[in-house]
Amino acid sequence: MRIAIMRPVSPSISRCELTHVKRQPIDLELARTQHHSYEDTLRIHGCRVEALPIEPDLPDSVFVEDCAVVLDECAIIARPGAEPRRAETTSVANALAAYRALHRLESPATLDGGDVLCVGRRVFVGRSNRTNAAGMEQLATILDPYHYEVIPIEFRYCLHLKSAATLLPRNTLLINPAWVEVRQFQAMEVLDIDPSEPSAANVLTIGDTVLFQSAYPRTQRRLHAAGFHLVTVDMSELAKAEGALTCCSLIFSDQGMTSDD
Ligand code: CIR
Repeated sequence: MRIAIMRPVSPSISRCELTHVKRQPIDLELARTQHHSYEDTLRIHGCRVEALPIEPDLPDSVFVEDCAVVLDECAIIARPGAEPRRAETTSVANALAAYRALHRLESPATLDGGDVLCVGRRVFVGRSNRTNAAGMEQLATILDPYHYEVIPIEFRYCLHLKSAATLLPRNTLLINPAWVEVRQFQAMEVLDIDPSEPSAANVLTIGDTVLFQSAYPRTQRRLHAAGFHLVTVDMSELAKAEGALTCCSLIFSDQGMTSDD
């Protein structure tokens, strides 16, 4: 069974952190409706949604992805680069403890889960305003005994690595080549977004299905032509908080692996 850890949109979302996006009013009711429909889509595609308590005083707490990295063998509790977001990790860690052995990043490390893209045993980590060298080093030290390789990735013009590149089915990356250079990801198939839709590279793959934002029809046509099965969701309100698809859930199998497996 796939588990999806999620959290309702906070009533204080309008006070969210913003880096590359200009502040605009966010329609809280619409954000909640869109978030519910994302949640329903995950259920339809076989996830059991586990909702964390709402956090009225943590504006960005809907973006649970940034609080942890979940692998088959363990989960790493992140130390978000934006200091006001660090309190979000407590309830995420409590929920993950039921499924995985936990490791924690410690000061001076900072790392946002949005910067971590796992492809098999390779863990690509974006160097960003949120994820520092100590964050990468601590992650590499934690993952070494589990035989994962941490590979630093340079990118620009966006908040997280996964704003610029995410994983499609068939070991294919969807990337915005203006934000991240493809040669850094060795030996992978690559599909580019349509250049008129720079934020289209964040997709959420569940099995053979790709959740895709309805705001990007040109890239959608490219993916469709390449034979991918897409389900579109509208994330217009959370996009104003600089969020996209992967950031609203932590998805993993409840059949984790222990070192005895
Ligand atoms: C932030 O700046 O931290 C939030 N407003 C947006 C975080 C989005 N997270 C993600 O893409 N993983």
